[in-house]
Amino acid sequence: MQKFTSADDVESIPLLVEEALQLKADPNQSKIGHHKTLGLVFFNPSLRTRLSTQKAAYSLGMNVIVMNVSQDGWKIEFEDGTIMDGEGQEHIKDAVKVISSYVHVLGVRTFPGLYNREEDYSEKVLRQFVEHSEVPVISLESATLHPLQSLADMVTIEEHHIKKPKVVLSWAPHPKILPQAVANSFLQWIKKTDAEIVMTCPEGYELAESFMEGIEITYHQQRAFEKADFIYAKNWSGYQQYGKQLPVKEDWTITEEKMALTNQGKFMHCLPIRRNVVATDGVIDQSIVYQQAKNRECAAQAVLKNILEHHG
Ligand code: AN0
Ligand code: CP
Repeated sequence: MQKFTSADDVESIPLLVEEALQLKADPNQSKIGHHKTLGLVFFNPSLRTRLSTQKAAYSLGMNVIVMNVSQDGWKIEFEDGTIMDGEGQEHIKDAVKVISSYVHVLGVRTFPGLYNREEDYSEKVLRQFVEHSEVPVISLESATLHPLQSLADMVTIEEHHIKKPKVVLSWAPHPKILPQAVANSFLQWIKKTDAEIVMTCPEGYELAESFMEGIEITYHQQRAFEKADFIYAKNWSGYQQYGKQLPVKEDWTITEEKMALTNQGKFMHCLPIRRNVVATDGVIDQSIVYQQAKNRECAAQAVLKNILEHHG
């Protein structure tokens, strides 16, 4: 792997999932990262991604340096060719060149603004990291994708050993509209497995055509849930009315009553989750969300190991 920003950067998803499962069983099998440094740059908050990636790197023998650039760094300018006489104190180009000179692998988390769809979908920040970094870049969630989460989700589904599972991606309520990255990315990865996939959301909350292509969509949440093996819940903004909170008539919160329609389906969510808004306490407490979160560790370890093997 040259970089890890999308499922498209991965040669074989089944092999990467297998590698992650092997590393989960024996996390200390490889010290390929000895004397190597991982840099983690956060423009946005994180609990799981930060800790699991750090832990994964340590298990491979790496050192890790972390920076919350929005809080601790100079104010970054992202536009090319600007006269920097305004707020921006350091250009992203210079920051990336410098950080990447200190590390062997560089991770970055950058959320979308959710105002300008074209700008978010151009992956303005991640693209500049890939362009200016001297070392391989891994996405810790970008404006439109969250591949480390999706890999952990694939590992989690694989651990249940269900042949051709029915997997439902369900929109869920949230007080503040959220990015599409987790949902886009989940579809991108799950499409490459043998799963039957159904997406359900209120009208107007459809994702971009490229992610929904080939996927069954229904606006009836309860119909989607019938006989499902996995319910993956997430709030996201619609692609058309980008960044807008649209009026929704029905109650889309995932409840135990709705889960009872499934084939003893497992509830999945990337976390953090707003309890009794996205899903009820009863659903979350019987779910596999902690298994998913735990699998972030072996997923990150598999990605780092793969990158180090190709960029030793
Ligand atoms: C983020 C999102 O929806 O993309 C991060 C999820 C991993 N969630 C929130 O901002 C609550
Ligand atoms: N699921 C996930 O990426 O969590 P954090 O935002 O806490 O890293």
